[in-house]
Amino acid sequence: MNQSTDLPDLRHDWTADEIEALLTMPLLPLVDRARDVHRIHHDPTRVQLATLANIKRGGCPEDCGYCPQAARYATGVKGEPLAPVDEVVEAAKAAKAAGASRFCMGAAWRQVRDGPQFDRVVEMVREVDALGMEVCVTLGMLKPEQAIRLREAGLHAYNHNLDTSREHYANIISTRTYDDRLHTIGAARQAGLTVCSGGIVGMGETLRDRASLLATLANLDPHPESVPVNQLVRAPGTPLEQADAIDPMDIVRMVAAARITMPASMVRLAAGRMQLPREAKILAFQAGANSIFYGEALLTTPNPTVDEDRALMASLGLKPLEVAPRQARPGACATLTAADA
Ligand code: SAM
Ligand code: DTB
Ligand code: SF4
Repeated sequence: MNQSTDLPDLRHDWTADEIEALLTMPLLPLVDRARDVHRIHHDPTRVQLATLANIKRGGCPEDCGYCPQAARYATGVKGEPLAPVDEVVEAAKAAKAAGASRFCMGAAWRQVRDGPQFDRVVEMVREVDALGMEVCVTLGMLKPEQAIRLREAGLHAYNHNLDTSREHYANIISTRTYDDRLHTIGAARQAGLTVCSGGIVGMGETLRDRASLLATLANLDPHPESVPVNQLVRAPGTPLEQADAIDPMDIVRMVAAARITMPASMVRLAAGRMQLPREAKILAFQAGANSIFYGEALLTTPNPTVDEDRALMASLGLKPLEVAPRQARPGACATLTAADA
């Protein structure tokens, strides 16, 4: 037990065996167990609404086998230059007006390069932070000095997904390594940013790969403050276009295992909700998902509409999580609600 918070200590010594045992539990006891953990650490009536903006679309030099923005695959996504600051700030204002508390800007870059484009992203961060939203960016690989600049501009979180297990990784991406990813996560952490890191389910991985991915995430100390659980969006033209469909309950199981192993983190039901039946979404919330991407587009593919999500949340008795007060960030902010603010 942690003496200062009266909450159970967080573990950082999970084995893939233990997590595989969670993933193979009967579904209802697994959901119950995850729900119990969830209620200790979070207000179960609150869901974080995070809106995505694609600030630099397509034309990416990397070979990530799932990605519609990789230039080398004929996916129909046209490369565009970096968006102007005003356009992005307008999108953030609209997201805030629609109820989002977090704004995540994604760029189809291999890595951040110093220069006018990065200066522009830093300005976007400054202006979106000034709106009082939690700001997250995902820009590819990042060096420590660049992470510090982003932090100084008001960035809250850096998203960099591990995507899959170390073992399966080379089947999906060859243009950067698993250790490159861990270094970028380390640079963000060192700069005082919170970390958003998760993965994708449905890329031909085994149950062991899923357990191994979660073990790597859960053994980061501290845990990533947010953990996106993406279902592969099978994009035409990508090598994974024909990947086998997964059982929707596999997403529920991943959410539950993420919740149990990383109790204080936000677990985001991320890409793939268009393919997820309503009942699976409901069970995922029951199993501890407490964040969603909100707004009708992800980066290049569709997401449920704001009206659909509002109706779903209202029918379940879920309300949007308010943005945490700045002085409470980073870290425990994610568990605060309006009542705490
Ligand atoms: N280019 C940067 C990078 O890769 O780090 C940032 C943007 S990239 C699109 C961010 C993440 O989106 C990827 O790491 C992956 O987890 C997720 N993603 C991309 N395409 C996806 C797809 N088709 N289905 C599910 N998730 C996807
Ligand atoms: C994350 O884990 N998923 C988001 C966000 N972080 C950047 C991206 C999902 C992309 C889905 C495919 C697309 O729309 O291009
Ligand atoms: Fe590029 Fe990111 Fe897509 Fe990989 S996931 S191809 S790095 S945009």
